[in-house]
Amino acid sequence: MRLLVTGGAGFIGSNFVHRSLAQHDCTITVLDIMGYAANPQSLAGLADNYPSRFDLVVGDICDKPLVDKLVAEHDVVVHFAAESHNDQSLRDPLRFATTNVLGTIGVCEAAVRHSKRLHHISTDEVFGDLAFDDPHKFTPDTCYRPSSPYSASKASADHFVRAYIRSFGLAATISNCSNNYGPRQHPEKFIPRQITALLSGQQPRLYGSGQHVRDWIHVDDHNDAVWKIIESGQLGETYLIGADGEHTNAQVIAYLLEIVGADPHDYVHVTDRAGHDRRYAIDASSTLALGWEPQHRDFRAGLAETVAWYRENPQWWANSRQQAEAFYQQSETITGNGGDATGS
Ligand code: NAD
Ligand code: TDX
Repeated sequence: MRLLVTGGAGFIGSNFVHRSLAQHDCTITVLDIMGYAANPQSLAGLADNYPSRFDLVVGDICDKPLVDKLVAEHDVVVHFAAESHNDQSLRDPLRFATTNVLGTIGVCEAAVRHSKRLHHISTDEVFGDLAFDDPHKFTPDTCYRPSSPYSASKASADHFVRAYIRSFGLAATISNCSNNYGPRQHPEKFIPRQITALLSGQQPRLYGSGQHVRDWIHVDDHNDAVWKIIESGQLGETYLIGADGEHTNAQVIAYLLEIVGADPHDYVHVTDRAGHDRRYAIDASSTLALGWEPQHRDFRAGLAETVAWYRENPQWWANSRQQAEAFYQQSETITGNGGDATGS
């Protein structure tokens, strides 16, 4: 199988590329713009280790002739490429509309033109948030209610993929996954930001009260589910991927402080994110029904492995941590009381 992996130099995409080359009978071409979120070190060595099976094309998913040519040369497109950070989307919403919406439309057009299979990677954030005490989880039938420019752009991209399925016969599946953690995640994101702070002798930073809940899944479990959908998913269907991993952000920081052997109170509350989603929770029945199961069931053990990876790879994150902290410094202040931007 010849795979075109968009966004394959980012967090989830690069983990997908490593795992796929090691475990599946496939060749992979990565199409990535190699912007701030990509790390060339994430793909280092692959061209030597897999000389006839791996290739990197540096380019933009919005470059229609390039996308058209690459899609024509492959069997399946796995579409990870996106602007992916909520805090960045609050500063520059249009960048998110351009890449996530227009870029996805271009990928869909090429896949229709060349009758190629597409798997579109999306997020649980398209459903908006849940109240802390809501007994329900997100299902494929949950209404879309995105809160941020990022989640609005991903929701729009999902709608376009479905529109191309229905109107133009696009052979596609969609997956909406919960929050991923694991190696090679950019230090702008919550877990690597706190890990790299601790490894740099600095304090973790909790938005607002820290009572917001995220539903964590190990990146390898996400990528195994993507393979299961590519191999056994039904065309036109949407699959929800999650591992029953709900934890408050304050709990996650407590686990990390414990893992590195630091004082459990050694963190600070900072300005809350505008429009901050309170809680996400995924009902993964649609993907479990395909025979997939998450393997990383012990979140604290997975966090400890992730801390070990960042400890062993400081050269991977040193520059991007600096850039991420410069971005946060423009607006973030320490707030003693932990006030929230959105109520419960
Ligand atoms: P990431 O930011 O680490 O990686 C995104 C990659 O896309 C980067 O390498 C970037 O350079 C590339 N890219 C951005 N714009 C591009 C363009 N115009 N052309 C080509 N490449 C471009 O993000 P991630 O966390 O790996 O997320 C990957 C996908 O998974 C995204 O679609 C995201 O919405 C989705 N997702 C992420 C999570 C999560 O927890 N991180 C959860 C669910 C879904
Ligand atoms: O320093 C921080 N302190 C903090 O408390 C940062 C960076 C974040 N947070 C909070 C905000 C969220 O409640 O941690 C939680 C997780 O934040 P992010 O890592 O920014 O993730 P989130 O906004 O939940 O979105 C992520 O999951 C869904 C990914 O970034 C998206 O790409 C994916 O779609």
